[in-house]
Amino acid sequence: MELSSKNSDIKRDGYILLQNALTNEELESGLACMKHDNKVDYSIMKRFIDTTFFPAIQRNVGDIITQPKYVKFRFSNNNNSTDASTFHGDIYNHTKTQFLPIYTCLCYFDDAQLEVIPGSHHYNNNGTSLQSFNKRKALNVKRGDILVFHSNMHHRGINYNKKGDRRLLQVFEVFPDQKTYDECAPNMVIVETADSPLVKNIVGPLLYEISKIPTLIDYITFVHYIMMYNDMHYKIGMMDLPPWEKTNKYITYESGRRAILNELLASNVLEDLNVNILCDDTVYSRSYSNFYLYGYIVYWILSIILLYILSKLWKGEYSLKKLKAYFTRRPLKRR
Ligand SMILES: O=C(O)CCC(=O)C(=O)O
Repeated sequence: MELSSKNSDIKRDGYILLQNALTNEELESGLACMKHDNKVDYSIMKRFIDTTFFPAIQRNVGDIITQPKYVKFRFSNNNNSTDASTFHGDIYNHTKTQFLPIYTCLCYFDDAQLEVIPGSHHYNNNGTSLQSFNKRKALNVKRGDILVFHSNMHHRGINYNKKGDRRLLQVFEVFPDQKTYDECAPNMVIVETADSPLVKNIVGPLLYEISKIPTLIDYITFVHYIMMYNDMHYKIGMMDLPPWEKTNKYITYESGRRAILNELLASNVLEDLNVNILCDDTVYSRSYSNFYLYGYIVYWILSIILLYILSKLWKGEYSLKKLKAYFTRRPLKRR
């Protein structure tokens, strides 16, 4: 396939699957990062990304990703289902730019399946959530395949229940060149939701277990998709930023634990699987917001007061006249 035809595929569908992009030997050089007790030497994985993974991407889509600059990566084995088993975008585009010029690049070390919604990367999603949901498509990926997609394309991992490995490298917030990085990185906001009690104690562990039961996760995915499509899921989860803080921004929610690459390299320690390894800590990160939590509290307090007054009016204990007199009375002046 010509480079330019791949370019038009990714523009139309939002993704491109590079089949057989890496040899066995190349994959093994990355997998050498796996040490005893499921601990990872992230210096090895970082070397694999820079010297093997991105060169393979550039060989295939070198006219799209010319000089990659990325913010973070994550290496998992069947456990990224904590936040990847329902449809999501890795970045939500709240700017006016039609095509999000930021990519996610995945490297599959084992055969696996995922679902994508072709076209869902277009600005302001055309049509309804149901129409979009019905366009979902399962992709069978093989060991050695690479998936490159616009980070706002809706996607999810599936079949986490199968026995065996599902080793996956996810490189997030990939800017295709320095110019795009300089223009877009200042408008990025990483919202860290990992410390939210809801994510840590309920949503993450629950999704990990439920993702092993295909019928159940499929129902949840449908309901979740309607909320996500309408930008409601983090509001309902009471973690979202107020609307004015999202305007003209590229927003990404980070629900897993993070570690700073330079600190890991300096201390030579091994880390767990499925940890976000931050390579560029100049991009603005902030904690989730309690804006909607406070909003709900105020809403319920006002609703209860209103219901109380209405019930008194109904029982005849209050009259509108009395209420008016109460609210318009003047405070007694002190002598
Ligand atoms: O697990 C998968 O195959 C999909 C990974 C994913 O959802 C992501 O890259 O955000």
